[in-house]
Amino acid sequence: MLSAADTIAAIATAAGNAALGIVRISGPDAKDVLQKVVPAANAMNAPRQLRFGRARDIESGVIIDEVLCFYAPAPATATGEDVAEIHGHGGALVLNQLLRQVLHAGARLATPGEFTRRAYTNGKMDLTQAEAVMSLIGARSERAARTAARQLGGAIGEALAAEYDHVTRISAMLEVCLDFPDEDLPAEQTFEFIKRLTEVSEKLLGAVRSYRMGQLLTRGAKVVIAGPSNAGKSSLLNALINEDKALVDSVPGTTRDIVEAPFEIDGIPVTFLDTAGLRFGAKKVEQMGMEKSRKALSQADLILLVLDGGDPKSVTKEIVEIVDLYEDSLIPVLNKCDLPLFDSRAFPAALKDAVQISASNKLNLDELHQEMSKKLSAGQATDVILTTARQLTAVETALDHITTAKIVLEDNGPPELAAADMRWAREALASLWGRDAQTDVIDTIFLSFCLGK
Ligand SMILES: Nc1nc2c(ncn2[C@@H]2O[C@H](COP(=O)(O)OP(=O)(O)OP(=O)(O)O)[C@@H](O)[C@H]2O)c(=O)[nH]1
Ligand SMILES: [Mg+2]
Repeated sequence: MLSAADTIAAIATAAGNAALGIVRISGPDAKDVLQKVVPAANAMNAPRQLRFGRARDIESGVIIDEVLCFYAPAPATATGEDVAEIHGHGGALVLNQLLRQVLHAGARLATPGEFTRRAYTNGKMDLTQAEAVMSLIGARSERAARTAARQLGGAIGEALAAEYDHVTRISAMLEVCLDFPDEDLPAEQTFEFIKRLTEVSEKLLGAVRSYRMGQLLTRGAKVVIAGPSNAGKSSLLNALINEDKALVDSVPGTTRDIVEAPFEIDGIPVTFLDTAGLRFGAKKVEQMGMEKSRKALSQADLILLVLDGGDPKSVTKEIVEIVDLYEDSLIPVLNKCDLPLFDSRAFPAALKDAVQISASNKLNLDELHQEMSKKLSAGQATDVILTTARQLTAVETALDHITTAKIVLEDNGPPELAAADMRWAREALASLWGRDAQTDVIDTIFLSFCLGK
């Protein structure tokens, strides 16, 4: 596919003062633009070699900066087009001057993402890889960066390529069937389709499950520290991040606003949210804080429900309701285990397995770490990791249609119904990579023709 024929440019490095900064140029005039701004580039005898030169104001000839530059011809470049780069000094002023000259020399200012878009248009990467570029740049933990790097290398494509091929093949065969309405689909053929579609569904389901993990890796996990007032929530926050971040006091109702702190658990970026304690008899401002706590609970990926081990009365009806409501994403924590704990039989069943710690004495925090890591990694069932809502929708849509097609085939229903659903499934999967489903199915149909036909 041909890309737009104009030449684009942008500053590729972050704003702010730095030793170096790069102006990137892509398009058919890349070399010409470079040579106008850095005349020494005219003497460049080979592509892909850095050359020293002086960048100048095209009209006045005034020197702007001393730079290194290179040029690389299409198609073996990141965008698939002719590409040039000017590596200047990293001040905002000098880089803007360089960019202005590049634009003056015939390039157009690139829109956000346009370099990556051109790489996609020119077949250098599929859509999942383009998305991975953003994930890699925005990664907040080593693990997130590793996942993004794998995706950039085409991991989703590799993991689901076989599934896409199966869907395309079955879809193509059902389409062919439609041209012969009098002939029934042979039973063994139907059986093979159903078996294959069951396998495909399982694989896609694994990918869908892995989305939760992908989400945690890209946007980070919200870990909400909640519970009755005075249970030691703020003390726990401080103990976990090893910093005196939140105010701690023996008077209940110390924390009102939510106190946030970034952290990392097992390579997963985490934000701890210390919340206002829940109790009766609180005045207006504290009540407002408690509303914030309840909202935070509803948005939590994980809840540390902190209870005061010496105060069974603090386990109120609301606390028990929270345990019931959020059981799957909740770790009960019994704090102040340095003091005599009350009889655990007083707890509701779900609280019996509470992790016993002492926040102020930093006792048993390792066990709590392990529990958090276990709960956060629970969704990590497969090696495929979908990281964007778009990818999730594509796979879920495909899965829905495959399920319907399978039911039709199992019930010996009309093949045109199964064919329609398989077509939608194929289109949904193709959209994952931005592929053209129609071309793929036509390729599959013709590939199954014998040679010379
Ligand atoms: N003995 C003992 N006291 C603790 C422990 N953890 C916290 N405390 C004490 O409990 C009191 C309340 O601690 P905070 O951390 O402020 O409790 P909180 O849950 O944040 O309270 P609110 O913000 O008011 O809801 C303070 O006096 C702490 O010193 C512990 O492990 N052992
Ligand atoms: Mg507090």
